Amino acid sequence: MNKRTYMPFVALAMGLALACSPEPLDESNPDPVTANTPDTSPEDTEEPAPDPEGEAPDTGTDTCSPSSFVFEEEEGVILAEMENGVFTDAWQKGAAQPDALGEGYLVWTGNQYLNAPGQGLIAFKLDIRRTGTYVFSWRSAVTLGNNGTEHNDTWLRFPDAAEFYGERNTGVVYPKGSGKSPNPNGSSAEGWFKIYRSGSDLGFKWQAYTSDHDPHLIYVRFDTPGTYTMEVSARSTGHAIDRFALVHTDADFDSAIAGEPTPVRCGE
Ligand SMILES: [Ca+2]
Repeated sequence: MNKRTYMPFVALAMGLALACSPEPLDESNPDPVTANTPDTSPEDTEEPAPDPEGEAPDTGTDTCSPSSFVFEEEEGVILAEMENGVFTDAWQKGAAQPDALGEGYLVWTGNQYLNAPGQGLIAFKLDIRRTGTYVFSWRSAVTLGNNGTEHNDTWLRFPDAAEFYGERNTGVVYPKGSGKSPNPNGSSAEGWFKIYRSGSDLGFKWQAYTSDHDPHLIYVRFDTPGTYTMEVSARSTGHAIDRFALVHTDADFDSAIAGEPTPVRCGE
């Protein structure tokens, strides 16, 4: 390569490096695992990334598999991608719905389990440091049929929380099988709530109720800091879940769900 061709190449390479380097990786990549890894130094541009969208560099947590993910509470909020769970059976990672966030969503494609929770079990580990009561919600959609009140629910349980209940101004309900009463209208069993969205719309929205025709918001209480388990299992075919959130009653719910997913660390 002679000097005439070499110099423009260098200038081009430097231009590319300068054009690429100011873009912070943690804003261009919504993956909560990689977004929370330490910043790569801005000088680290000897090998320009082949993909301008930018896969985050290997920093250790990239090798973490979802079975080791621990979802960390930060300032009273856990906001997580459903597709970061370990999904089995007939759960599928979907991408067809245009307004899903992150890398898609999970949708149940198997049989319905309208009265039998525990099938297609997905367990999320939650690291809770701020004790107290959190409201639970998820962003879900109906992807089968045209009726917003069918294929609109999935089972949820917090087996090791201090309390898991539904509440509205008329009172509180506890899951059947919890040993507490009253219980919700409709199906519930073994500590599980049926969590549904309602309305004639079908697309993704933040809404999570329990108790048929008597919508109660969902709450969970943690009395000591530690790692807790959130369990999700299949109920209705075609119910798609994009994200879930736990927001402390001291935190602002609307701003929490509008934010970026909270950190995920690699556990054992
Ligand atoms: Ca998602």
